[in-house]
Amino acid sequence: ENIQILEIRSELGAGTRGASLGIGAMKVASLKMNDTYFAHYPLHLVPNENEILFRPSSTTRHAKHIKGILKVYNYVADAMEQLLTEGTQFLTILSGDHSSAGASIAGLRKSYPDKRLGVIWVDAHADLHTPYTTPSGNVHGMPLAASLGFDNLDMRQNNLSPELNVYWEQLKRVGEISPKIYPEDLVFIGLRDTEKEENFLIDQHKIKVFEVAEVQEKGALRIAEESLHYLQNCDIIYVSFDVDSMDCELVSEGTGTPVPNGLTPEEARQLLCRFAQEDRLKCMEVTEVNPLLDNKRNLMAETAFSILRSVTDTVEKRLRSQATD
Ligand code: DIR
Ligand code: MN
Ligand code: MN
Ligand code: MN
Repeated sequence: ENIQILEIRSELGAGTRGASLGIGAMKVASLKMNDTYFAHYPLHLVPNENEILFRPSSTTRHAKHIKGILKVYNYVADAMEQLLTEGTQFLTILSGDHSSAGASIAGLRKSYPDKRLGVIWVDAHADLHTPYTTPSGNVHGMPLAASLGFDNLDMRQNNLSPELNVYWEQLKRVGEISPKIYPEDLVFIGLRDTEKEENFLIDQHKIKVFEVAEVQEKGALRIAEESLHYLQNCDIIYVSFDVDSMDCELVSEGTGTPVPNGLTPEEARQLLCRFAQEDRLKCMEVTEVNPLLDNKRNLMAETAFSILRSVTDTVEKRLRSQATD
C-alpha cells in the first residue's frame, strides 16, 4: 500500500484528559460525511500506556508521565521504521497529544538515517520547552526540544530529580540519533502562544516563524511555497498539524489548549494541501483533537477530518501521477 495510517492513542503528554478520544471523534466525523476513509487505508494501532493514569503515581513533576511517554516513543519509532522500510510512500499519523511528534521525528530519522529531515510545525505553540523550563510539566510542550536535543539551561527555571534527568536524556536519544533535526531545518506556522523560554530559543537559533498575520497578508499558498523553499536543502519533510493552530473561535474549543486569533480552516487546508503536493513530504501528523472539550458538538474533529481528507486526496493524486510517469 502507498498510504498507511498510524494511530497513536496516547494522551499522556496533555494537561487535560480526553485527547486519546480525538481519533475516535475523527472516525465518527468520517461517518457523518459518509466517507470510507477508515476502511480504505490500512490502519496500524500503536500500543499506549494510558493505563498509568488510573494508578496512583509518584509523577515526575517537570515532565509528567515521561516514563510511559518514553515507552510510547519506542513503540512509535519501531512501528514507523517497519512501515517506511517496507515501502510505504506516505504515512498519516493520527495522535492524541502532541508529545508523540517527538516519536514521529525519531521514527523518520531511524527510517531514513542518511536523509536530512525538514520539519514544518503548524501550531499555536512552539513546543520547545524542556523539563528545565516547562511551566506545566506537560510533555506535549516539549517534543521539538527533544528532537533538537535542547536543554535550554540558559533559561532554567526547574531543578530536575536525577531520575527525571535520566528519562529526559533517554527521550532525546530515542532512535539512537540525537539531535534528530537542526534549528535551520524547522519552520513554524501559526505561533501565537509561546513563553519567554521558547522565544529565547527561537531568537538564539534564528528559527523561521510565519505568524498568522503573515499568512493572512500573503495568503496560505505563498506561505507554503516560502516554507518549502526555506527547507530547500532538506531531502524529506514532515508536517505536524496541531489543530490548535486554527482559531478556536472560528472552529471550536475541542483541543487541550485552545487559542483565538489563529488560522482559518481554509488557510490550514490550503497550507497542508500545498505541502501534500511535494514529493519530499513523507509524513503528516494530525494531533490534539479533544472531543470532551468541544463546545460545538465535535466540530473540531469534523474540521480536522475534512482537512485530512483533502490532504490525502492530494497525496493520492501525486502518487498516482508518479506511478504513470
Ligand atoms: C505551554 C502550552 N507552552 C506548556 N503548550 C502546549 O505547557 O508548555 N503545547 N499547549 O501544545
Ligand atoms: Mn503542539
Ligand atoms: Mn498547540
Ligand atoms: Mn507551549
